[in-house]
Amino acid sequence: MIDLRSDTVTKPTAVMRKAMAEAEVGDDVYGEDPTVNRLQALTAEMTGFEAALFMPTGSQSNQVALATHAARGYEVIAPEGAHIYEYEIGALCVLSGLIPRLVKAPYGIPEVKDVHDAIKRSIHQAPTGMIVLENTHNKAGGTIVPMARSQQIADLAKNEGLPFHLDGARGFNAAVALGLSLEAFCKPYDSVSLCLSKGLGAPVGTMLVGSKDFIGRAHRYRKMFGGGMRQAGILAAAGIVALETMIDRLAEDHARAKALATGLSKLEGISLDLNSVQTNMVYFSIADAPALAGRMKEAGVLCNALGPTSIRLVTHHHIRDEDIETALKVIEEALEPSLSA
Ligand code: TLP
Repeated sequence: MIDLRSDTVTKPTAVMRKAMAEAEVGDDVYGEDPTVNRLQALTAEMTGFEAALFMPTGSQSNQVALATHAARGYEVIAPEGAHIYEYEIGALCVLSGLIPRLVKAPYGIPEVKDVHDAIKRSIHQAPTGMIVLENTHNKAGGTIVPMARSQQIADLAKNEGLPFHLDGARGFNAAVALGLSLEAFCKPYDSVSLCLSKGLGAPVGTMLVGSKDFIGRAHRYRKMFGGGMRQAGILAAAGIVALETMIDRLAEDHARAKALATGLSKLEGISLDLNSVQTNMVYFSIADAPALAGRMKEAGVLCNALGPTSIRLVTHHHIRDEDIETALKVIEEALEPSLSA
């Protein structure tokens, strides 16, 4: 099977498995797991933040960040299509009493004016509690928010006294594509969530980074949301290998996504915006997405049909050049029945 559903399907590398087997562990709820502590220190150092917290998932990391930054009854400004709204099953409302306020964001990039105009202070309205960006932006196609725009929104947030959080589930992809160090990439934000379990291939884990004070408060919410883990060093060991060895190679995934998109754009019946293919994702539209996904699966290629007409393909470290060629052939053949239907 060529599995292009997500980069979350990646399995730990041999080096990760060895590090996991040999990891020194302790009870992390007591702060006594040396491997978790090492991963947190390494992440803080690489991102330029004072502190980091090892979280089980990207969703929990985002939700803990929201709960820590904003009080109940406040609004969270986020780009349309944001994962915190679309794919975290309403957790911001249910767990933290927050209200999403989505702003227009072509390619995941909001206009500064739209963010500014969405900020509320009136006595009659739920006030704004924080601003969130997503980079890369999943639903927009794995697109990149340029640093200049992130910084402009950061300046606005600072002027308005609002915390600024980044859902950087695929921040490593964005930083590599932008040619930036992780520290430079994370600089505009008060907190950043970075997933180890996607393109970097760790089996589990997301890092939440911020000031010492923020991470201290986030620690309480992680426990409240059920994320206090015990001998988590077994998992953190893979995370350390991910940070040390798996970031630079993401450029290969981006090149393969580009090749896949270029090939697909030549096929009749497919509508694809090549401008949206900036990292490791390819979205395209087709008359009947579930039917095409079904035929692709029969021929050995897995994808995600994300709606009646939308398909997402994601490259990652198990996908080789020859898999891209095979996938293109399979899709071309699988398309024909839908064209003649
Ligand atoms: N996204 C998953 C699915 O939930 C859609 C995927 O396959 O892309 N932020 C962003 C931008 C994400 O894309 C994801 C995962 C998360 C957060 C949540 O991460 P997890 O799955 O670890 O909770």
